[in-house]
Amino acid sequence: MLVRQLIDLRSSTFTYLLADGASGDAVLIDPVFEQFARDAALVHELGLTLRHTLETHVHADHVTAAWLFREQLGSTIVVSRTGGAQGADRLVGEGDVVSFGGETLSVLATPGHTGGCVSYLTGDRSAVFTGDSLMIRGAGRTDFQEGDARRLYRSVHDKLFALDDGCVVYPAHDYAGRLASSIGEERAFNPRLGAAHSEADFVGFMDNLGLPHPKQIDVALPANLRCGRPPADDTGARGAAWAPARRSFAGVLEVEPEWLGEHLADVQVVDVREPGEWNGELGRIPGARHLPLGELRARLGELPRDRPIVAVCRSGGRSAEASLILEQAGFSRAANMSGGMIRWHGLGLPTELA
Ligand SMILES: N[C@@H](CCC(=O)N[C@@H](CS)C(=O)NCC(=O)O)C(=O)O
Ligand SMILES: [Fe+2]
Repeated sequence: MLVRQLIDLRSSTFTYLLADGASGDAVLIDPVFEQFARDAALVHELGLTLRHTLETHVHADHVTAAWLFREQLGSTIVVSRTGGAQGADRLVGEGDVVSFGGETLSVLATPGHTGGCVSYLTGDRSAVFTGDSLMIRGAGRTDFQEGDARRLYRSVHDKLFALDDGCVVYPAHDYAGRLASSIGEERAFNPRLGAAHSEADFVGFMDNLGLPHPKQIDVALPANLRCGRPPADDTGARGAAWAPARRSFAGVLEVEPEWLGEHLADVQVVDVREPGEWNGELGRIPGARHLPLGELRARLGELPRDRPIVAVCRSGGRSAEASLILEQAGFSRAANMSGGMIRWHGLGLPTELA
């Protein structure tokens, strides 16, 4: 099974992309709304089909991308039966199995951080996605959302610590740069729940954490109770409205040459190749403006702000950099043409020669 761990740096949330190698069927565990474009690009570039998004719980610190993925990629939304979220496609609880291709995840009910927390155990029992029930050398707080330290202690000891020592623990967050652990390691070293700590020790510890509430809680909780559906279907994270542009995993907004060929009158093409190439055998796109990449930052003032800009080079690499420079400089409608002049030529699209 393919496992990719992704992080949202603002909330220190881990998102996991899992895929069945044979069929390409995939799931995302705990996707983050603001990271939709990044995660969708990874699914796309790896040639995967996103079947489901799964939540470990109703998060208090970030908004889920579950609804966005269903809208855009047709995945089903899987959430805990006891979490209270509305608008999911499937509600799961202890013993339920979620399939994608030949792979499965079974659901362990692990409440305590919230009333509806679940963990997902891989079919071969080699890895478990614990959400905030068991964190690396930590455990989710229990001071809101029906949090209950006694329940959490029982969940971890009865369900998670019952797994094999070698089972890899993938949490929903880490605030100290740690990525993964194992059941054996946490049973031995977890300072809140492991070793000889009793339930009473744990309750005493959790009662005195004294953490401030998550910064985004007022936005995150109501949104996550709708599975991440914006209040008025305000879909700002969907991507560019002016073109069928796709943001790559590298973060570059890209349009296809075929689309550009049909919309030359509506955009400003900026060719960022060197003068020798601009005058060379690959020719130029009709109406293109020449501005070599090395001069772009200094000459941004020459570019129009009233039209979208599409950057072009020989193979699409330098122009990707150019489109990022343009976006950073406040050009809200700037993209790269993927494949560059080589692909433009290969498709037989019109060129002018010097
Ligand atoms: N400072 C973070 C909040 C961190 C936080 O409260 N995280 C929760 C998980 S939703 C937790 O259980 N933290 C346990 C801990 O930090 O020990 C924010 O503003 O988002
Ligand atoms: Fe949480």
